[in-house]
Amino acid sequence: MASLNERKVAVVGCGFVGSASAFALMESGLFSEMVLIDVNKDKAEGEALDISHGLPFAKPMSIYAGDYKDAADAAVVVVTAGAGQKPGETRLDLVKKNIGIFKSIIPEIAKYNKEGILLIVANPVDILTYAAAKLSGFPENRVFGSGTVLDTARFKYLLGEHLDIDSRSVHAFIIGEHGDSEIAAWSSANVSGIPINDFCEMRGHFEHEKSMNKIAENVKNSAYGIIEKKGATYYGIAMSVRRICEAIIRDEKSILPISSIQHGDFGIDDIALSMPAIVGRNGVEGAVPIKLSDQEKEALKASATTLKEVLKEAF
Ligand code: 6V0
Repeated sequence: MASLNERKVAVVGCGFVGSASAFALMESGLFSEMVLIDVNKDKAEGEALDISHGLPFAKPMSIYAGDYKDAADAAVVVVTAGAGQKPGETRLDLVKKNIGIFKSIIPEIAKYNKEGILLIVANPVDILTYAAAKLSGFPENRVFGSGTVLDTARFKYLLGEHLDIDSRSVHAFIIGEHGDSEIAAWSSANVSGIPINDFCEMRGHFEHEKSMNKIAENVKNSAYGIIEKKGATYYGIAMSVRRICEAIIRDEKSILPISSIQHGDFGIDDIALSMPAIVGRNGVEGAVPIKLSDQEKEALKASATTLKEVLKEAF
């Protein structure tokens, strides 16, 4: 069994999301080796060469196209392989197609790599995270999805724009499904410790309910809007992948809303969805059950029910 190389990452699926993630990971300097795997070997080779040609402007690193054997010692395996969301198609529509793909990919990864972390990005990410945990047989702390890390970034960005402040000073989470039933956890949102509604008033915004609904809807529809205009979304998710890998490899113990299998918090069990969690070198190192209003708790349960129904049909 290959022992892990702490400075190695594998990216499975080299389409828009996989190649943008590979580029973001190269720029991050976190890894010294990266293997790109795709059923379309030419695509993986082309991306590996293209990204490698930027190395004289970055940090030394080996980037190549390979096979699952080459991922045996990767500390993190990022899985983006799957069909993309077509205009008008919901993420949940993709489920059957992508579970089929996972049934061929995940056992191959697990055959060679026994100790690494599986970071699932393909959609529907919550369902595929659950499927990957079951198909790999890995302990649950080592299999998680990018979940609502991207949605949360969109939420912070939009709140930053709304309030005309640096989005990094906004502390707020999107939780639940990465998709149509996701929830903006407005009741715990704050700007540098100041409750969001108080901060809104400081900036001249008084219609909290209206602002909240507008921003939450905008977050939820972001992907649809971008896909409508340019066919796919990939830069935002690539930067989310980079951020999650950073938390893992640098053992940051950062609190990120990744998707992982839940065990009873808020009455939600045996389904993967996003809640803030501590992310470090051991993967998911603990849940952070933030305070939610009764309405948010109900919405979270409804999100879990939606996912459970899909899972029952598809897996
Ligand atoms: P794409 O550009 O079609 O790329 C998919 C890649 O997967 C292609 O290069 C395929 O050749 C490859 N592939 C397909 N089957 C296999 C297989 N069996 N083994 C290896 N490789 C395979 O899609 P795109 O990159 O745009 O999207 C990939 C996935 O990411 C989709 O499921 C998207 O819905 C999802 N996204 C997830 C996001 C998130 O926030 N989690 C955000 C954006 C997209």
